[in-house]
Amino acid sequence: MPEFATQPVAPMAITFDPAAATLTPSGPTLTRRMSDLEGLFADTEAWREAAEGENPIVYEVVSSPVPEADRELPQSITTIHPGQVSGEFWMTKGHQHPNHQGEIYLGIEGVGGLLLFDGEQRRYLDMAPGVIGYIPPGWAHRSINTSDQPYSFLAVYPGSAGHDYGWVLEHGMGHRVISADDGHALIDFSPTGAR
Ligand code: M6P
Ligand code: ZN
Repeated sequence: MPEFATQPVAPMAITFDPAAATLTPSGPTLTRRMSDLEGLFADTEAWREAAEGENPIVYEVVSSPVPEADRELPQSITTIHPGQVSGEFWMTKGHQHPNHQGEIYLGIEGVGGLLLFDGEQRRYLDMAPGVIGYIPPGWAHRSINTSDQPYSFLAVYPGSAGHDYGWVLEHGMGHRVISADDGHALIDFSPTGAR
């Protein structure tokens, strides 16, 4: 019998509703408000004004009951609400996996982008319903809502991947994604407070 034959969770069916962006049964949920996103947006003053004012919910993450544990394969749905801070689209904090493991994102509702950065190379993937964005090991990743409607995607990732947010604060993400006449544009990453 292989050592992983005894699983901490039993086989289960999880109902995935793309229109409602829900997983049933569900596990932990995470709500990130503007005040949770310190040090991310280029315009610190505009960020602070929003965080200390209305402090809106920027994105929510609902998870399945599969735990973030070694050898498990958890899933979550992230919904990023539409909005901008001084022309920079609302986005997730973004993280690197400390163990350098891969992940997939499947676009399910609305449109957005997946920003990838390995410390040297940078990539941007357009995301829409039915598109799988592949995140290779060693690439930090951040999602952006580039529209005026909610953007939702399903994530599937190794349970031991972890979330290193400090790496992104230290290295940036290579690009920033801002609004433009024809939708969105990528500009070189600038440190927070530089605009
Ligand atoms: C996806 C997954 C999660 C992640 C979430 C929000 O659902 O990658 O692991 O937590 O997006 O992203 P972040 O952790 O960068 O705020
Ligand atoms: Zn990840």
